[in-house]
Amino acid sequence: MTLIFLFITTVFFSTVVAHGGTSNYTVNGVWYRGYAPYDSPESQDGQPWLIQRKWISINPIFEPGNISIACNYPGDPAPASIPITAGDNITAVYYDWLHTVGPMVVWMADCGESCATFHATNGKWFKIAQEGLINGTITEGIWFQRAFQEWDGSPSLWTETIPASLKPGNYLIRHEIISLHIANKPQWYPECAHLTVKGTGTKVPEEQYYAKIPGVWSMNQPEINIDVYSNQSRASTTYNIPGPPVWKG
Ligand SMILES: [Cu+2]
Repeated sequence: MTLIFLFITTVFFSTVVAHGGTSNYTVNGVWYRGYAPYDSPESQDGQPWLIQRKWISINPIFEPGNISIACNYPGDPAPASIPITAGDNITAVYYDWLHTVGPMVVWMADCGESCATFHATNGKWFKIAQEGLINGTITEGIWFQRAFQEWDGSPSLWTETIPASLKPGNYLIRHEIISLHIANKPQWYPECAHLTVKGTGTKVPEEQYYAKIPGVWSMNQPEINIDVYSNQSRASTTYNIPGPPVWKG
């Protein structure tokens, strides 16, 4: 009986808890609740507090061309948005994040009139931050994906800054973790929230900062379709994150 229980527990943890995503955000000490994939839809869909696009599974997306890579699946727009002033920090909160290898990118896209009617796949996405290999080799070094974890059961917090000069407006913010711990089988974990950006900024990125999602990632990119256990990876201490450069404003 005990053995059976252990077996079931192991399977459960290896298939469920090993994945994840961000489901909450904080800005200036205020907590914003996102979508909880395994809570009842009735308690969340259309709720006036919901600031995150809907996602119903913590499983990864494996295909870089899958339209769900934009804002996860099904990615329904949120009724509400997080108010934030350009120049402020936003923190994405992850529970039970356990993967350790691969880049992490924060993207934004201007929704125009309203994020409630905006299609994420139409977005002109730009990076506001990216995190990769901090030190050591691709195989055994410390990635931000490992360093941002608390390892004591408390949530992992990923904090980045909205560029201070960004023009106010309605924006999607997209937190993306790419996990590369399985050779040549990258995993994407994207979630999107709605932002109402205030401030006195006037700038938007120039054309070279934009990308389409899907579109920016491809299995033709050696940094994405990578075997992190190869001899080349064992010898390499640099990892360049593909896509456009980060826009700092
Ligand atoms: Cu996983």
